[in-house]
Amino acid sequence: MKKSALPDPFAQAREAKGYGTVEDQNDPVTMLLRLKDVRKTAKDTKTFQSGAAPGRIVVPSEVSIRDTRQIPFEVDPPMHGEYRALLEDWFKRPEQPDYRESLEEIITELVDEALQMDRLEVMEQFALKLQSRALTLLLNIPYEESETWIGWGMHVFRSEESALDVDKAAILYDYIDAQIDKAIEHPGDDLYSVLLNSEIEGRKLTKEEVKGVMILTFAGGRDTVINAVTNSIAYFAEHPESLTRLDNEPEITAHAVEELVRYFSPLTHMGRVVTEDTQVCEHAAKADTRVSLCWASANRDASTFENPNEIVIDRKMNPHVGFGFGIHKCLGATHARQVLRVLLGVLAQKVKSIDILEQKDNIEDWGEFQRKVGYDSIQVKFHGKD
Ligand code: EMZ
Repeated sequence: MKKSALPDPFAQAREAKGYGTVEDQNDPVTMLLRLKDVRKTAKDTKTFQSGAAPGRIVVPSEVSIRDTRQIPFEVDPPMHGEYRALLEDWFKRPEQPDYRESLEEIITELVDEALQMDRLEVMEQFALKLQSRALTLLLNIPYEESETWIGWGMHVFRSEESALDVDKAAILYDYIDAQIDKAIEHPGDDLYSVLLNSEIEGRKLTKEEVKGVMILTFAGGRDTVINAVTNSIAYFAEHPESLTRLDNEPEITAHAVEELVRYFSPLTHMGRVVTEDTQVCEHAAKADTRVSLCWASANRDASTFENPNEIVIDRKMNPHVGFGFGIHKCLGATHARQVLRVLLGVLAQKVKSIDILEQKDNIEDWGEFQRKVGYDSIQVKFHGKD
């Protein structure tokens, strides 16, 4: 087994029955494992709702640590569509050339720094910084602000001590409250100010709604992006030929990014709450219980993906669900894709090879399934081209 491999722990259950069950704070979750079922369930927003108690569709459930509804992902239609319409243009800005250029500057600086180091801890010293600095572009606020976010560590709701850390969450909440108040006093052209000035159903967004969008923006794209960046570096360490190919054929970069997202599936699954007694995979699902759409399993479904456990760097047919599926598909996907595209471009241009010196895998525990999602830490050495 390669050090950079992310094995698929779901294969057997996916093929045999199509689902698995995981206990979570007395609110068990039936995990749907097949691509077909995941898609079908994601589309049926009436029977499988997102707008349950705030935090309940997240696994592990965050019901005990937050009351603020994250927007738009914890909202059902028709309100969901209203919020989404309001946010869509802003979250497409990563496609603009000047956004891409700024991202390239951020990433080039980090890669240049990495090339000077004998030992780089990729999570802390590279991916966390990259994610935080890139987020200043998405929010359109000064670069220096990223220093504060880097200090928060890998996840805003989880810490080394606890999977659900109230004190840590409070730091983010207080910070966002303060930023919202600042933007009310001195409106600018940042995301807070834009949201505070936005209208929905003929009225201004409330502070609580703005907070809901901002929490999602901070939390949803944090460990997911950090893992995708780190996993990419581990992969290239063991596949220098892919870096060479990307350098010679930059036109395959967009395919490569989709394939890495499919394979890594940085978000293992996302829940839904069942609104009426129904069936999933010929299994009874009672009203007010939880199911989850297991993107990580669906993305290895051999009935759709040939050689699902291999990274085929230029895979053409790739209907993966790494960014979710249906109306709730990831709002930050444009940003995440651009981060990865630029990263691949800069690495291919500057890096000849990468050695993995030491690693500690990050294994998620989902009861009967143990899934490697990335690393707790991974130390590498970059070698430059000349
Ligand atoms: C929630 C979630 C969103 C949740 C798309 O995923 O990401 C998780 O990391 C957070 O803990 O609150 O934002």
